[in-house]
Amino acid sequence: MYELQVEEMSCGHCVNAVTKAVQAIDAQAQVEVDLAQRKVRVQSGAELTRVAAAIGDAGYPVVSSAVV
Ligand SMILES: [Cu+2]
Repeated sequence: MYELQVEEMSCGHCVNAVTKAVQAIDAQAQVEVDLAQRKVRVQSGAELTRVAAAIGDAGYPVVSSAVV
């Protein structure tokens, strides 16, 4: 499980965009977004660096990320 701190997520559209960005590199990925905490939890077989890059490329800056 990965936990990422992600900026500039403000609404359901952002949640969708982040979820789709991760699922574009791993269709099986499970993505959970906590808007209030600006946290994204990801269960995926893809590497954390790839997951973080996908979210960043979608326009949402990843401040920190960790394997939890
Ligand atoms: Cu939004």
